[in-house]
Amino acid sequence: METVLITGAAGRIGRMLRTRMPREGRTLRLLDVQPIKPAPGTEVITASVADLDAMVAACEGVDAIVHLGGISGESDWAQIRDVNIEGTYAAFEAARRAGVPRVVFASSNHAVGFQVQPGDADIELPDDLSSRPDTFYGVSKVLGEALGALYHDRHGLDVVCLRIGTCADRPRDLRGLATWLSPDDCARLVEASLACPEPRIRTVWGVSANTRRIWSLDGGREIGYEPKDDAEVFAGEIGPKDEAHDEAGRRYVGGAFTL
Ligand code: 15L
Repeated sequence: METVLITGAAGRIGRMLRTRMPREGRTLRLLDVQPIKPAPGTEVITASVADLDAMVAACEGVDAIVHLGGISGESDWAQIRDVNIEGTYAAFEAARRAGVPRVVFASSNHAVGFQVQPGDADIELPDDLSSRPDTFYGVSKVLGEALGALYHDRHGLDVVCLRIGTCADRPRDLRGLATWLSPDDCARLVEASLACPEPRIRTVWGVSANTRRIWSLDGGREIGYEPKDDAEVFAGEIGPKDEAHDEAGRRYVGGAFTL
């Protein structure tokens, strides 16, 4: 029997995974500050991801953590520090104390949001682009990736950091036609991150097989991720947003987060 702990399970991506990850022989242990209605094959824990004692208890008998918990956009420093930074420390430290061998960390493209998008359509940005956060939120993701590296190098945890693009039911703007990660592909990416033998420490873009994609799929394919969706099917429904917003999306990885 395999047990996977999902933090932030009541959030946007958590809800997508809860319906896509149940398997015969797998228990999903769902942790969030918001109460969650239990479903077959799940266990529910109502606690903050930043509560280290609760996290250590939640990790008992766990084979892998999918760490999604935290604020999913920009906020003031104190909030980002208390929830995202403390929460990600607690996830790695709890994994170490409880002997959980693998952590899949929901990082974000905003860890590298001020990286410049390639002007040439043939150039793809690699998975290991160096940090250029666009917000305090992006800083929390850089810090999470750094903690992942530390807990791998010092304590031997396997850590996969997913630099997720725009994970939503559908893209909403021009940038999203390049950065979209469909809910089904998100689940495929998490499953590959859980199944791949010895990932060690690695960073992988979280993006679908979009026609306008500018982020590489090489790292994803190395761990067995094969995306099936393409944002282009929504292209006809998307018009310009506003000039500054669309221009930011053409210029920088993080799009409007850089404004
Ligand atoms: C993220 O990391 C955010 O959580 C999400 O709300 C989107 O803004 C997404 O990035 C994006 O870049 O589209």
